[in-house]
Order: sequence, then C-alpha cells, then structure tokens
Amino acid sequence: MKAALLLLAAQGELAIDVNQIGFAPDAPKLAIARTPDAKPRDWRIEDDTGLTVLSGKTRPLPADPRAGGHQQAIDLSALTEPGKGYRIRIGNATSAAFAVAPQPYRPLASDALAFFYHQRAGTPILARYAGGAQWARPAAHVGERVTCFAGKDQRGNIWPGCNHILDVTGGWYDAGDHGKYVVNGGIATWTLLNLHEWTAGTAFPDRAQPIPEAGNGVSDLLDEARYEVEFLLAMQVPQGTTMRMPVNQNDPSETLTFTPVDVGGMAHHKVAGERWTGIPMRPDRDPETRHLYPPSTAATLNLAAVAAQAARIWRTIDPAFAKQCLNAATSAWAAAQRNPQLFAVGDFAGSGGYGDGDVSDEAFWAAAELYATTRDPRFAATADESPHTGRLDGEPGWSSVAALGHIALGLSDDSPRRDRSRALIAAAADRFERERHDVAYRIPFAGDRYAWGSNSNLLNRAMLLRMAQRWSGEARFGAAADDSLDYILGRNPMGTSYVSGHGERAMQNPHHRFWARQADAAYPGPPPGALSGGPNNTSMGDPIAAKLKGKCAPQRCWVDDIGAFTMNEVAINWNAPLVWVAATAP
Ligand code: 9MR
Repeated sequence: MKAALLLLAAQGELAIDVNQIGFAPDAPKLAIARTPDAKPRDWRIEDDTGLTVLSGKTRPLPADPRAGGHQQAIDLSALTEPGKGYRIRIGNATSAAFAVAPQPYRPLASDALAFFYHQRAGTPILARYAGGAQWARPAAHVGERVTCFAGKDQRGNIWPGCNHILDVTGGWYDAGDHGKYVVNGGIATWTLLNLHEWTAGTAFPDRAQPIPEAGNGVSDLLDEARYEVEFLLAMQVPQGTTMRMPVNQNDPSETLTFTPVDVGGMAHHKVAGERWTGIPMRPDRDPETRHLYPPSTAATLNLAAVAAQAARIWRTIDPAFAKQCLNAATSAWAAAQRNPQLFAVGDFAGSGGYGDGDVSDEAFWAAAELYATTRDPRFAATADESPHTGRLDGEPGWSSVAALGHIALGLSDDSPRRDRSRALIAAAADRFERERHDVAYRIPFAGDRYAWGSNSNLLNRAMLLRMAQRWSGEARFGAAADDSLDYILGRNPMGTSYVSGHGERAMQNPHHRFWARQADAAYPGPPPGALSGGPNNTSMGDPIAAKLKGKCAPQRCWVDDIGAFTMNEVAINWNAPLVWVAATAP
C-alpha cells in the first residue's frame, strides 16, 4: 500500500536533475530525468540565447527504490564548449541553469570555507568578511570562563561538578546550535588541516579568503583551522585535577556510579548551554547559562590526534605554537591511556550527545597522528596493535575515525605502514566506486539507509576516492568523487542543490539559529556555501521528518525547512569535507 502510494506520488513527474554549478569542459557529464514512465524521451540543451546546442534521447534506468519513480540518463558529456546558462529541456520541463567552465568549483570551495568564519564564537562577525551586512553580528559568548555542570541530568544522575574554571572563548559553533563539542570539532578541524597537507600548503594561501587574519603571511586555511585548534587546547583539564566520574559505563540508560578519577590532561567533551534555545536566536542574545560537560576519553583522543597533526603542520610556521600543540597532544594521550573508558554518558539537556561506546578507532587515529609527527616507535607499536590496523570498514565520521588514522599513515614517510594504509584506502575506494553502478543517480553509495548528515558521508567517501585516485592513477576513482559532487549540487531526486547560494534551486532554510529568515524576516537566510545534512530516513526525529516517515524513498526523505533538524541542519563536520572535495576538484 505504502509502496503503491509512493509510486503514485512519483507518477506524472517530469523533471531534470543536474549539477547546478556545472562541469569542467572535459568532465563526464550526466543528468537524470525523472519521468512518469520508462519511455525514452527526446532531450535538448539550449544555451543562454535559446539556441539548441546538443540533443539526444534519454536512456531508461532500472527502477531504483532509493529514488522512487522512474529515472532516465542524459549523457551530455559531448557538451564541451565553455558557457553559462545552459539548460536541458524535455517537453515542458527545464533543468536549472548550469555552466561549462574550467575549475567550476573554485567559488564553492571558498564559500564552503567561509562557513567556518560565520560559525566563529567569541568574536564579532564583520560585514566586510561575512559577504554582506545581513550576516554581520555582534560578538557572542565572549570571555567564556566556565566551570562544570553540577546537578541532575535528564536521567536523574547527579553530577558533582568540578573545582576548575576554564576560559574556552572562541572556536566554532557546531551547527545550528551554539554548542562547542571537542569530538566533532576534532574531525572538522582535522579535515581542514588534512586539506593543507594533501595540497602541500597550496589550498587557500594567505589572502585567499576574506578573514581577519588575511595578510598575516600564513595560509588562510590554517588561520581558520587554528581558530578551532586553540579552542580544543583550551578544553584540556589542568594536570593534577581529580573529579568524580562514571568509569567504564557506556550505557547512557544505566544509573551511573561515580568514583574519583585523575582527569588531568583530558579534554572536556563539550561546552554548551543548560537548555536548548529556541529559533531564531542571535548568539549574543543567548540567555542560557553555559557549562563545561565532563571530560571523555573520546574528546581527549580527538584533542591528541588534532594537536599532534597541528604540531607537525606549524613546526616551521610557528614553532612555539607547534610545541604547545605537541605538549597538549602527548599529555592528552597519556591521560587517555590512564583513563581509556570514560565515555560520554551524561544525558544533558541543551546540547547534543556525541556519545561513542567504542573509542578504539579514536585511539588508533591519535596513535597514528602522534607517530606521523614524532616518529616515536611507541606510537607505531600502539597503532600496530590496534584492531583497526589491518582494516578499513568505511568512510570517516565523527564516531568512526579509523580512516583518519590510515590517512595520516598513508601520508607519512614510513613506507611499510604508508603502503599498507594506502592499500586499505584503495580497497575501500574500489568498493565505493563499484557501488555507484547500482544507483540510478550514480553515487558511490548503494545503501538504502540514509544517516543523519548523509551528504557528509558521501563527501567523506569522495575524499577517500580522490586519495585513491592520486595513489593509483585510476580515473574511475576521481569520476566517482565527481559523481558525489554532482549529486550534492543538484543531480538528486529532490532536484535541489544542497549547498546554499550555489545553484538556482538551492537549499534556503537550514536549521540554524541565526540564518533563520524562514522563522523571522528580521534574520538573514544562509550565506552561500552552507551544506545541508541531507536526506535522513534513519532517525526522523523532528516534527517535519515525522510527517514523512514511511512515505519517502530514502533519497527523498528531505525537506528544506528550518524545523527539520534531522534533515536540514548544517554542521562543521559536514562542511569540512565539502571544502576538501570542492578545493581538490579538477
Ligand atoms: O551529526 C550527529 C548525528 O550523527 C547524530 O545522530 C545526531 C543525534 O545525536 O547528532 C548529530 O549532531 C548534532 C549535535 O548533536 C548537536 N549539534 C548539531 C549536530 C548536527 O545535527
């Protein structure tokens, strides 16, 4: 019955889905037509004067339950003449405009990085950097000197608080909320720093971006990343600190037992408000009391990994900062060794959990980064003993970071470990690349479970594919990475570019407390370059998603609505791989 309804909903539609930025002249170019039936149709492409420049017939594709309805392929690879404002037409249906141009994703990469400037806490966002007065805002959460949450969490566990106060001003807001989380800050920062390493420092050189640090002689990519690295460092607990903590309890639903623990060198899991604020909410108007939340092993290992990575990057650029990072990394590592099982189990109101009951991948990642930076054989031995050494299950995400460790080793100059990690990444890329041939929209993900932030999963796959392409020379890997970008930018059954401001039919109403025009006309819409989390058919927990439950094909479980936080939020760990993939696109 439900399936029948789906089919009905899809019937009668005639639409053309295409990457709304466009293509490099020599790139393969695929668009997808959604048609009422499987009958082939004539298509033509018009240029911006209305002249037909190419035509052909659609090729019906096998039914794909991930998309629902009927899809047909339009191969426009023969369109190589540079131009703007091309459109594909089938009968009365017209695609969004797109361009054929060399390096078409440069502006996208820059706007995607600008997202991080907009998300900065503790500093005013100035019109001259923000791309317009509507996105300027006063400094918020300034002088953020905070202590630990004390009292009852939502499950009735009583947290004792702590005696220290940390100044954790700065860093990036995580997403549409104003929480700052070490776990998620870790992978987001790592991704930007890795882009610096991957491109040998050529991505976003000094003065490439409109940020306050432009002109300081340092890469703007590093300047932006450092804004968060310094926050991560600030989240470290002073040496010699004891706190009462739940140890080795990884089920958040159980009643917790607290024992005294030496937490010196660990990182607090997050700093956030006591309750969720409503929408809209300019951050400087946030009325909530903010607290540090308990340290966790996962946050500590995130700090160890990113600080180790930062230490090798800044070694020549700012040796004193590099040294500070290395000290933080090694002390965090030691603290995590001492406390390998402090899980983030508190069920606190007002912020996300980012809980993770398995930190073996975080330990592998941190050991790999520390080894790559120090070449200390102890870290190599720890990485070698890890269950993650000989395997790579999938793309990275905030809770599964083994791939980041393999990338660190894959970029190191220790040849046996480098080759082993590269081989694992190539094997994963090979699996991803094969998957795209089973999918009507030809993306390197053939599953039918679309996670919270699914667009970022796809982009993280694209990152691994690009790495495999460079290391193997196989063009199919790069083509599969390009397919991911095509999908993100409009070749999807929502007919939407999931990046604000990039494409004629782009996302406009992210779940964000400041880019909240949909909720309040006095607030701005999103600046260009913010990536929607994307379709989510696995945790449809917001009121908009709840209405779609059971009624959408996986790739269509998405609504451009500010209330749809499970489908249309933006987040630092999602925009970071967008920066990576856009900046490395041909
Ligand atoms: O990205 C996170 C996703 O994987 C989780 O399933 C979800 C629910 O715990 O939380 C997401 O992260 C959110 C975080 O908890 C709070 N800030 C916004 C993040 C993106 O929605």
